[in-house]
Amino acid sequence: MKSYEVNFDGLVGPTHNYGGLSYGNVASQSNSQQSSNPREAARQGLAKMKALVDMGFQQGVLAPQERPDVAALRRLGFSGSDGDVIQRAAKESMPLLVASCSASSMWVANAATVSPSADTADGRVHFTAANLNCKYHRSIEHPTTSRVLGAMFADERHFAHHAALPAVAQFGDEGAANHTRFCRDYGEAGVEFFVYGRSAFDTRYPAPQKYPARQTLEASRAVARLHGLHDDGVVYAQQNPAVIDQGVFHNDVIAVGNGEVLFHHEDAFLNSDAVLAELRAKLASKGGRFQSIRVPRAAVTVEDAVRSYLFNSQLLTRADGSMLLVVPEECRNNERVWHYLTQLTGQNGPVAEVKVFDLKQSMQNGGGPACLRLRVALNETELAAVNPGVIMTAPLYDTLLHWVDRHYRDRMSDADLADPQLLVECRAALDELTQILKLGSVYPFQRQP
Ligand code: SUG
Repeated sequence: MKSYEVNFDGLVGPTHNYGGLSYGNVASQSNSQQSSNPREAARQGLAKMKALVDMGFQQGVLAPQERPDVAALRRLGFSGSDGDVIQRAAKESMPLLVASCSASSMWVANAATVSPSADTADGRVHFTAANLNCKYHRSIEHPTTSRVLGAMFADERHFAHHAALPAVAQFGDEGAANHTRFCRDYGEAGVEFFVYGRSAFDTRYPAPQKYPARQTLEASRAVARLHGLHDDGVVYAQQNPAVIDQGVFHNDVIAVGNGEVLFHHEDAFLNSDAVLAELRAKLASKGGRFQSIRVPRAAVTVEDAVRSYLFNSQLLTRADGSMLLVVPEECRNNERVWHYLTQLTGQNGPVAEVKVFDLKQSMQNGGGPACLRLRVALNETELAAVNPGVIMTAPLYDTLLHWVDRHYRDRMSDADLADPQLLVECRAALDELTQILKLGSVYPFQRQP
């Protein structure tokens, strides 16, 4: 049976703004308080989805969340009508309003960890929503994420959903941003690669000094257990704490894998040689030939990687087996990175072509091409069981573009976030979106009695 990797991209929500909310994420910190353009952001994301469809890739779309999150503000003690809640939060604590307005659910690589059916004990595709509990503004995503994923992958014969892990730092889980899968073919059993930043329960593991390590070993192990993965198909690796301290807040800022290939910086992991050897041996036991493309710091420094998001690229297998690397415009603007990429594609190696996308609106918050997509490997039967409303097509692209142009503002500042009318606009937009994507009532405002 034929199998595919389907990329589900997060649709940027109408409140996209630069809140400076993510300590340890260099772009989020340095663009704090700049004015954003939600309409442009959504259009940039849609353009990438459409380009991939046009190139023949399977592509889906993941809906944004309800923001401002009035229910979250109520839990923090703001009361009155919905409009009162927003105005009181704006007056008393603007940072809390900004956090409850973040469109951060666009970075769906953090929505969940996904294990394909070929790897799991019960032969179903497993999803665990990420608790994202390192940052308040992201910790409020998972209940709606679970409902949206449930509406997209509803058929229990093929899809199993797990609630987010306990919402404490010891089980900090950032989803697929710290998870990669290697395989010979998407439909065959593969090796799932979990990268963690620290151990919560074992003090022998080193930890970063400056910035938080968002993912724990204990969280990664729990996800592997929930998904029913066998030890012979799992490799755990610790991220190099020194690179977390340089702004590598997720492993997908310094490494990306696809098929049998891992494209990574030489400083990405602790005990790199042992990690690569284990990946090679375990993939060989599944019939695959592991290949590492190790980028030396002499060619690209960690700082270059963080600035350009070279590794936050999408490594995609084309119909002829060659690979395409989808990178953000920032890679072309960095001389060393662009030079490296030019050499890489000229080598007759696995990466045959590089395609550049303008994702500046998302990039300024630390979200590149890979952050914007959740990969789900599916066989033909499973793909046919996905809610067809979320599969990207040329007509759906046109509909969504039109929807964005009608509902999104082209500028978002603190004054916009404090405007109770924004909530009314967002709810109208999302209500229409659930009809376009055939999701049913997934948002809190649609579920109130
Ligand atoms: O969690 N930025 C996100 C970026 C997530 C990128 N995802 C991956 N690497 N997979 C984060 O730090 C910034 C929001 C703000 O500052 O307004 C933010 O949440």
